[in-house]
Amino acid sequence: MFHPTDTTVEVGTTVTWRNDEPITHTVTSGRFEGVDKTTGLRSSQKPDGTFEEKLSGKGKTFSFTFTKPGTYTYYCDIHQGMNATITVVADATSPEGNQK
Ligand SMILES: [Cu+2]
Repeated sequence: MFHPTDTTVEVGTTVTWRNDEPITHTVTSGRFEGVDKTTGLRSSQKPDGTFEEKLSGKGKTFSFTFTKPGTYTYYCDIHQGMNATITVVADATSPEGNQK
């Protein structure tokens, strides 16, 4: 499972995922649909190419820096129950209000 499943960060934040299990997971950006309310399993997914990494075992990590505001959905390509969202918000301290 992804913990937390829903996260909010500011633009410019580097997010690191760590695999805490001795099995392979992926961190794949893209859309997922049809998540069952009871089981949490999605029915379909489509990668969008923003990021994609295979974490082949315990202790493997992947980092990605979010440079644009927006809602980023991602999933584990192997496990249908692993679906999550990162919301990237503008940096309030920036003069531009939305860029670093
Ligand atoms: Cu997985």
